[in-house]
Amino acid sequence: MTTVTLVYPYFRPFNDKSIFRFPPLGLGYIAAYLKKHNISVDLVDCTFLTQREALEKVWRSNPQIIGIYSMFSMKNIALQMGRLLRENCELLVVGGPLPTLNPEDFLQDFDVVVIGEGEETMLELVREVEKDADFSGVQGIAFKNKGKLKFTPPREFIQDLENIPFPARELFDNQAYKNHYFKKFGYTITSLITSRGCPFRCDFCSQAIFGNTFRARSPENIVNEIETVLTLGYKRIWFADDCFTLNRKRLIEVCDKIIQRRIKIDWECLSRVDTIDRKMTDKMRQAGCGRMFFGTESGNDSILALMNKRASTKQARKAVQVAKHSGIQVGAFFIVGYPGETDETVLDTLRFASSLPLDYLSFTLPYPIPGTPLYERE
Ligand code: B12
Ligand code: SF4
Repeated sequence: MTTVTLVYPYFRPFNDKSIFRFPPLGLGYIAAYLKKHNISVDLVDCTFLTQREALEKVWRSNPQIIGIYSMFSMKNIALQMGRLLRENCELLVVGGPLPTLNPEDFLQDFDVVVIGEGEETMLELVREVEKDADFSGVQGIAFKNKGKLKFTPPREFIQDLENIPFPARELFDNQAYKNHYFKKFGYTITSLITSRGCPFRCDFCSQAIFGNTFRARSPENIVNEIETVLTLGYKRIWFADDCFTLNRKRLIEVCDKIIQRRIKIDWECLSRVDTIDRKMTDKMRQAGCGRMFFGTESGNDSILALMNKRASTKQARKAVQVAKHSGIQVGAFFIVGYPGETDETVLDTLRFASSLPLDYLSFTLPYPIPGTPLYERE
């Protein structure tokens, strides 16, 4: 049987103060899909490991194929892990948001770059290795052939997300994640994603993997996954969807099902300020939503327009109030120092943020991520 080891090369920086730690759901999905097709899979999540421990775990799993995740902030470490593991497998693959955007940067150190969603592509790559064939028939990859970069035709998005099994959560170090949150907050939380893609096109947002269309799982299927997460001992869920509240009907049905099945779970989600109303937030609260986060971004409408946010400060104020009235805590993310800002617009953001009844807020500098309109303008 072919053996595959998937690696999430995130190592906590020394003196790390960040709070959020979530398991790599993308690798969990790929692992579940491969397991469903009788392929033996290990997953090495480096979040709680030293580099030495992670390498030893990979060596012990003795895989034929190694697949490494990378995103914008993890490029150097993914490349380094690739170099260190290159001799330990027959095929070294990289995937995730950054390799999808910049495959050339990875092909010096990896055999294949998977572009976009990885479940079906990884399975086909495994089958090719088993047959000792070449990869030219596998859609959605880049590789080097006689020194030249070759792209195969792009792979279509997976249309029915319910054809993929739930992530292989048994391969995550759930105890370490639970300990981390329990120590910090006195509760345990993990992530779950119910849709892929977002129809908006904010200037700074990277849509490398799931693109600009919205694909969603059914309420029944989502609530079934919530129940499996509860069996692992988690008390809270963070919905990692780009915008969990995008489809009103689906959201209300999910809440109704949680209530009908008497599921006791606290949850949090990301939302857009133009997608909610009081009926929704009341229902969400009733179904256990304790906190929601909005990408409010700026307190100045002309900067919001520059960011192509397609939402206004008036809508933001209303959304925060609506959620608060329903008894939901509210967090807001702001970006300051956007190209085109003046001292006055930054002050608008600070004044706006401090005028809202927020329970949590963050200010970050803009990150020009390759492939985004912001990056192109920089
Ligand atoms: C949860 C999340 C986090 C979590 C932790 C990450 C985690 N462990 O999941 C937290 C909150 C800590 C976080 C932090 C940051 N994040 Co973040 N995060 C996300 C979010 C919302 C969901 C990730 C997820 O679970 N996706 C669902 C799975 C199914 O998708 P996936 O991981 O992409 O996996 C698929 C493919 O990529 C591919 N694939 C993935 N890995 C591999 C490996 C192989 C071998 C193969 C073949 C294929 C493959 O197949 C998978 C299945 O189809 C995404 C947005 C999004 N919609 O994905 C942003 C996102 C990944 N984050 C992003 C960014 C920029 C950051 C930060 C830098 C933000 C900041 N300003 O600090 C930090 C970096 C922190 C770090 N760890 O280095 C960007 C990355 C952009 C890019 N092009 O690289 C994204 C895409 C958001 C965005 N739209 O801009 N993030
Ligand atoms: S920032 Fe949010 S709303 Fe804007 S494109 Fe990205 S996911 Fe969609």
